Amino acid sequence: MPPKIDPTAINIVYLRAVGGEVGATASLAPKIGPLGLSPKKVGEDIAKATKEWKGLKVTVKLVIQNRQAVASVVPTASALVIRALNEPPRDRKKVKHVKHTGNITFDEVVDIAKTMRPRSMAKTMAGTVKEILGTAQSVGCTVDGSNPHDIIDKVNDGSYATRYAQLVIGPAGSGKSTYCANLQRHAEACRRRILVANLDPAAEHFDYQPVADVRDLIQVHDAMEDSELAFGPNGGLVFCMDYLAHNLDWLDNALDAVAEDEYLLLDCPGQIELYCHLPVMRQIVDYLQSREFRLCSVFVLDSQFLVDPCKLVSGLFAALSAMVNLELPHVNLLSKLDLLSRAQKRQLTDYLEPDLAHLLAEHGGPLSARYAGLNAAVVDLIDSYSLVRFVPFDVSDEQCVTDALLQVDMALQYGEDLEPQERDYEAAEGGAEHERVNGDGDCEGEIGAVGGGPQFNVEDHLDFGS
Ligand SMILES: Nc1nc2c(ncn2[C@@H]2O[C@H](COP(=O)(O)OP(=O)(O)O)[C@@H](O)[C@H]2O)c(=O)[nH]1
Ligand SMILES: [Mg+2]
Repeated sequence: MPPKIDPTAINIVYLRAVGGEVGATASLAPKIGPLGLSPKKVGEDIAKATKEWKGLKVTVKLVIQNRQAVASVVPTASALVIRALNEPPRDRKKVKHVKHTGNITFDEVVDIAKTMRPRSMAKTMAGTVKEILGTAQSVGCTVDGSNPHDIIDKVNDGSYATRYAQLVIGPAGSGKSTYCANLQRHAEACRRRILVANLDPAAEHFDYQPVADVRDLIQVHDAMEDSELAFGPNGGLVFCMDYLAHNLDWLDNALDAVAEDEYLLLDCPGQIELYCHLPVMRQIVDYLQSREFRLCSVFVLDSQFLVDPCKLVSGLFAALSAMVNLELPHVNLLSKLDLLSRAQKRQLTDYLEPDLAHLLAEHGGPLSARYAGLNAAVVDLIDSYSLVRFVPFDVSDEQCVTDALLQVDMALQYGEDLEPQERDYEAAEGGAEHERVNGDGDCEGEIGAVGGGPQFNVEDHLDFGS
């Protein structure tokens, strides 16, 4: 007589089976017999549920209630990798010790990582991708034709990062902190979450709540007031940044609050030497990329630079040296548009996407003819980095802020990998909800300044009055 079964009880049994085959009833019986199930019938159900995994060893979950079993496959990383190899069916009885020497693509690895993400122990998605690469290595296949271990470098250098950050750089006083504060405020109004971290040890005032503040580690006054160091403001700042570069664990801990898929602005110091010839910012960038940040540099330039062609070239050279040194996708942002006079604004349209050769020839002053050859070389160099484009940023114009953010999102390729988020109405009532607004540009994440998309019209933001 079968044992007495409680019809409301739910039992879950996990077992290994070969996909698409009816397993030996002898091995099923001890597991499910006591629950009042027929091993033969369950064996057939398992074969049916696993037919997409024909010939592969898979883990099967049986949910059993009231003598009925529902079988489903629990995907494991190795089974998913082997399935992606698409090997021809083999007769398992004849072919033993199969070697999986095929190849899968990095995109397939990412897809597998997405499937495995809920069960992964890794803190971030990039960690899960690395787990799958490890599985591919032990399975014995290649990824994109290379040893999976080599692909891990690709994950480490940030090309598969899942936290997004703008590195906000530019000369002192150009409006970096103001840009960060305004972007954060704007994002809040659009129910999007943007965090800001202060990386300027000399910052005295900013209007945002930083998620991390380098001044908790070191301040420029520490280096200036220390009787042994006794630095001036510039040397002190370089010393502080160097100190940060030697204490990057601090930065990693401080940025722990920036979770997967989150968006961060890094408000950087203004000293230009940090970007042109000193290695510290590059060290910080490399470290952040290894911590799964995808970065884009936003070079903020005061709009006063753009009303004279010589100043324009000097501003562009500063941006160019930062771009070459940091090797990040790059956006030039033009700040303080609200401070321009009407006449200057009118002039500005020539400068936002300037024809540099023409500008230098027309307005370069008395020396422009004498230095025509040099000017041509300068223009050629700047053109070769497709650097000559500015995104206007006027804090007093919401549409302008929206467009600027869209441009940078495109450079960061923000939003392309994000899963659409369900809106959580209960949390929204409590005011704790942040609905994400996805940018969905298709700009390539290469080095080079960002070109304008069709959605964006510079002149919309220049109010000439009537
Ligand atoms: N009117 C106006 N003032 C600005 C703008 N951006 C920055 N400022 C002012 O310029 C000064 C320097 O700005 P800040 O953001 O601290 O520059 P940072 O050194 O690059 O961080 C501050 O007094 C700001 O109020 C802007 O878009 N419009
Ligand atoms: Mg600042």
